[in-house]
Amino acid sequence: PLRALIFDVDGTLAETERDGHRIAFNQAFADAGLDWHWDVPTYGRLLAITGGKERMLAYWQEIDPQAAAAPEAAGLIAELHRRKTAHYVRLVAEGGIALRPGVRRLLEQARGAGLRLAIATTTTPDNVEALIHATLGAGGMDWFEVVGAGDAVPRKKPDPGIYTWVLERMALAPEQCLAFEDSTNGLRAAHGAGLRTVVTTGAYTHHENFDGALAWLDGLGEAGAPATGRIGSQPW
Ligand code: XBP
Ligand code: MG
Repeated sequence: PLRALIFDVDGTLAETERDGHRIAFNQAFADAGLDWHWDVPTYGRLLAITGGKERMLAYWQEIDPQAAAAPEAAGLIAELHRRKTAHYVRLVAEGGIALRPGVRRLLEQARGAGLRLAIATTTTPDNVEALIHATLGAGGMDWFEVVGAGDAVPRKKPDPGIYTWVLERMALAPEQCLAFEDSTNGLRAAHGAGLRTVVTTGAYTHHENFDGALAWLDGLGEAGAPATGRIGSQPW
């Protein structure tokens, strides 16, 4: 029987990328006096690389491979990422990002049904906490029994490591769980760990292909605005 739901954060619980992470990256670049700026399409392209530090390094390698290979590069990336995280946390705490429609309902219904909840994300733990506090309140983190985030594992999604890490800590088999994702990177990670996955596509991922997902929907739906897509091969 189904025992637990495991949620991705960015794009799945909330649309955090365009008006959250992207803005915070650009603020960190400005703080450092860099002329880097990620507009909406550029950021969409860069999302192929998961993880903020990894994404910045990949961009740097693109525009200036020599500088990106210098010994001091890792230090600058780390400092940029600390600043980016601080900007993101502030932005989210100010109420800049809401949960996607239907997310709170699903979490509450799952809790009511005795399902265990967990998080598996590539983002930094501080970011998860900030979002959960701002949207579910101070006790929101207690809803999640295990939070797998950021550098808990050496390789980020699409590597399945973070899902395997969460499953181990919950002492559950993948067949006992359902994953919720919004991106092909996330779906690959969940599938790699053997998890059936519900995909709710978002602003940056609606064009991606999610064949093989248990469900492929445009969201979780809300009263009066039901989700559309398909469950298995059936239109929904
Ligand atoms: C989310 C990410 C993260 C965020 C930035 O992917 O790729 O890198 O964009 O977060 P997913 P950090 O939804 O598949 O987990 O800067 O904290 O890494
Ligand atoms: Mg995501």
